[in-house]
Parts: sequence; C-alpha cells; structure tokens
Amino acid sequence: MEHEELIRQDLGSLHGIPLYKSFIEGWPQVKAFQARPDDLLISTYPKSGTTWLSEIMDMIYHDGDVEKCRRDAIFNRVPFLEMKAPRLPSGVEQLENTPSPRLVKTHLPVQLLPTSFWDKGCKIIYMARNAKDVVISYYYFYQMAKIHPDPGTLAEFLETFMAGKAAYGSWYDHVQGWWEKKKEKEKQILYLFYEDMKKDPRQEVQKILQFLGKKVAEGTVDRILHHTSFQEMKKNPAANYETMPTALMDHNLSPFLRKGISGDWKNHFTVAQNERFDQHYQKYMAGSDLHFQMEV
Ligand code: PPS
Repeated sequence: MEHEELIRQDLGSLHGIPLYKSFIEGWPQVKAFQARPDDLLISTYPKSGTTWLSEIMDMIYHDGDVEKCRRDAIFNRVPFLEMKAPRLPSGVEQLENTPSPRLVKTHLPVQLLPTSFWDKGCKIIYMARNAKDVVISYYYFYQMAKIHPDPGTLAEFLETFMAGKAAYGSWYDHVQGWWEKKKEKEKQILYLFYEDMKKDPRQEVQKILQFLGKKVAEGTVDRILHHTSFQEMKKNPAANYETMPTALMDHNLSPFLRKGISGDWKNHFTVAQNERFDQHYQKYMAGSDLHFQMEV
C-alpha cells in the first residue's frame, strides 16, 4: 500500500518530545532552517485552530480575495515546517520554493523552534485552545490521520494526553512555554485563544491586523470572516483537507473539520474522567497566569 511506512507507526522521540519518526528523520534540515525576516509563523499545539488561523492569514495576505485563496490546498499555501514524509516534498523544501512573504505553520514546542526565527525577529502568532477540547479533537484526529498510532479507547487516550505522550508531547508545557516566551519577546508574539475567536472573530481579526500593522477595508474584514467560518471552510476543498490521500487521512472515520465548537468535551468526558482531568490540570497549571475558557 502507498504510504505504508507512515501508517500506524509508534512515535519516536525528538529531544524528549514524542513525534512521528519520519519528522525526526527530517529534523537536521528543520533545525538549520533559514527564516526570512518577513516570514510569519503560525504556531500551535495540534488541534488548536491552526487551519482556521492559516486560512484567515492567507485571506489577509491576499486582501480578502477568495479566488486567490482557492489556488491550492491550505497545507501547500501555508507549508508545515517540520513535515517530512517519504516521496513528498518536505515542509522545508516547500518553504524554500515559496516566495516571500511566507506563512509558516509549526506545532513545535518553543524550545525546539529553529533559532533562525528568533535571529531574524520574525512575527509569530500562537493560538491556544482549552485542553479538554484539544484532547477530544486530537482523539478523533488520531483515528482519521493514520500517521498516528492507534489511540485506543478515549479513556486510554486521555491517559496518553495527560502523560504528555501524544504527538508533540505535553499540552501543558506547550501552551505555557509559548506564553512565557511572549513575555520576553512581547513585540513579536501575538498569543490568541480559539475560544476568543469563536466568541468574537471580528475582534480577533482586528487584533491580528493591528499586530501586522495592516489596514483593510471593513468589507474586506466581512469577506474574511465569512470565508473562514466553519461552515464555509468545511465545504471548501482548499481548506478542508479532503485532497489529502485517503491512505493518510480518512474523512469517513472523522472529518478534519469535525465540529468546530467550544465545549464538545462535555459530550465525551464521563464525570469521573472530568474529575481526574481537572485534578491533573490543576497540578500542571498551578502557578501559571495562563487561563482558559472551557466553553463559550
Ligand atoms: S492540526 O491538524 O493540528 O493542524 O488541526 P487544527 O487545524 O489545529 O485543529 C482542527 C480543529 O479546528 C477546528 N476548525 C475550526 N473551528 C472553528 N471554525 C473554523 N473555521 C475551523 N476550522 C477548523 C476543526 O474543526 C478541529 O476541531 P474539532 O473540535 O475536532 O472540530
């Protein structure tokens, strides 16, 4: 079968972070990646709204021109820095062939970001989503995206997640690591929340525009908001990942744009699982001034 090397493999470890073995093979090229000063990095823990933010950014970069934003699939318009798979161009190769100004996607924890992004002073937008919705979204994604090991039952996957053993490691370390970094380099990092974007997308798009130092007409903002709504993205083949080979992502198991809401965890967690998760959460978030809305 094509892509057989990738399917349902165990994760490897990159400097202590669980990661797909094919990505680890490509790590030397990622580490040596040469950022350009006008690169804009979109950074997230998986399942936190990366694709949503990517589509918004591409629309902003193309002044709200919907047709231009249909030119290619989102995973080609916004290359995935550390992506590496046999016989496909790697993220680094894609980026080398992308004209500036580039949009770059990464899920790397802050300590693993190639140093060139800091050296060149690139702007970074980080988007975080509450842990409970992330773990549910990730559970479905593990099932449909076959690069992941079998997640087992939800009860088993909750343990995997809490133990920091899901791909990209601990959510707690990821969101806090980038949060602390933002304090150091406050001018370059805009830290956004999925829940705020759900509540008031116009306000969040305005924050992004301000961060970029860009002014656009109100009608353009309206077009951006319409085109990047869950309903529009779900039916847009350039945004919904349907053009990915089925061997890699099986949308019949679970669509990539699955529900797009905050608080879906309530439909999945048992009372006991919720209590256990809360206890663990409080321990790992203790002392942090980073707070999440668990529903909106
Ligand atoms: S990935 O694979 O890590 O890049 O996935 P990512 O894009 O970060 O996260 C996927 C989840 O984001 C939801 N999504 C959206 N929600 C609201 N509005 C829009 N426009 C939107 N686009 C994507 C997507 O449905 C996944 O969440 P769940 O909860 O599984 O539906």
